[in-house]
Amino acid sequence: MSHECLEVSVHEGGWAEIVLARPEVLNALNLKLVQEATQVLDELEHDERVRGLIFTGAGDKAFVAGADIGELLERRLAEALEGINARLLQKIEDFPWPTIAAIHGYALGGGCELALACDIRIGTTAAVLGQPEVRLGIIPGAGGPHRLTRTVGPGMARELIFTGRMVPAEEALRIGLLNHVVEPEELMPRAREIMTSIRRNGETAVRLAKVALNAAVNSVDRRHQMLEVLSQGILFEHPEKEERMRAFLERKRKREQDAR
Ligand code: CO8
Repeated sequence: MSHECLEVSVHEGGWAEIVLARPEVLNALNLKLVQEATQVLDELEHDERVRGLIFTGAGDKAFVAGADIGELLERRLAEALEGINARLLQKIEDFPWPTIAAIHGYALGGGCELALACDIRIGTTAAVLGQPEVRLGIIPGAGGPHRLTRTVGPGMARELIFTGRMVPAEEALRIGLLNHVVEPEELMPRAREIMTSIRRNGETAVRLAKVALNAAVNSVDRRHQMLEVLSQGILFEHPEKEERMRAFLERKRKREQDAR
């Protein structure tokens, strides 16, 4: 399947591998990528060959360094209310078969939220996870507060979201944000090994186990989702966001000038 921002392949073991592929911007999630991923998930859900998904990032620096800040700067209340990011992550959570995030390097902001929407997270020793949105004057608005809370507990989720600090692999493992930490060359082999061991089991049993597990963890409530979307919409219009995102983009422009 050919896409602009994704590489999608179906593995002979019976799962699909989705590479988020904008390595020049650390695989930042732009609108195009989100639209392509939404469409791909719709297709894969009906593909008889696919009984699981592995997500990973292209290049050697990042899984996903968040939403594309250049695009976020332009977004206002109306775009927030569309909630397309939240819908994509819900689609990942609701994918009928098990999903694994294979993380090398940065999984920040929307990248961390995407990993949290997967069933299992494996990182390399170079994985760095975090929700730095408040540093940019916004919040994790695609299910992050809910999914992070249920993954690492309320105290740690609050600390990570309020400070925006980045969590190295070993700490992420300790707090349950990652299931395993492996050497970089072991990342995809380990993800495939786990998928293979799942594939040995009763297919319908695994599918129904996921239904039961999703029900047990109280999948993101639509009311929570609307609250996040509304908060994000307010923040998208706020001068603080404008100032902080411009500062990030200015830093980039300045580096380019200095390099000349
Ligand atoms: N958006 C756009 N461009 C980015 C992003 C991003 N999120 N992250 C990195 N880049 C670009 C950089 O601008 C740079 O581009 P260039 O080479 O043209 O200057 C390139 O990627 C490489 O990055 P750096 O040079 O900055 O690499 P460093 O190793 O110095 O730093 C960092 C790596 C620490 C990851 C740094 O790039 C950084 O802080 N990035 C931003 C991280 C961040 O704040 N992410 C959160 C964004 S907000 C968000 O995600 C809202 C969630 C929305 C929901 C989406 C759910 C689907």
